[in-house]
Amino acid sequence: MTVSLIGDFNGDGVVGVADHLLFLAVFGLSEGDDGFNAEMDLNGDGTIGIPDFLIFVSHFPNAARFF
Ligand SMILES: [Ca+2]
Ligand SMILES: [Ca+2]
Repeated sequence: MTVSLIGDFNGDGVVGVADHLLFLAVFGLSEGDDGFNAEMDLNGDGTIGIPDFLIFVSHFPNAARFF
């Protein structure tokens, strides 16, 4: 059984810069918008925004260096 990793949007097994770029591409979209991806709406409120970004960052292994 595969456990999906939170923040690993491209499914390569690590949370990294590539996932961050994918997140930026959908940032600001809401449910029903073209390109909206429910997997990236990490808190499930129907919009991909700052709260989801904070969740993503908390799973980003290099977050300290990232900022
Ligand atoms: Ca990844
Ligand atoms: Ca959200």
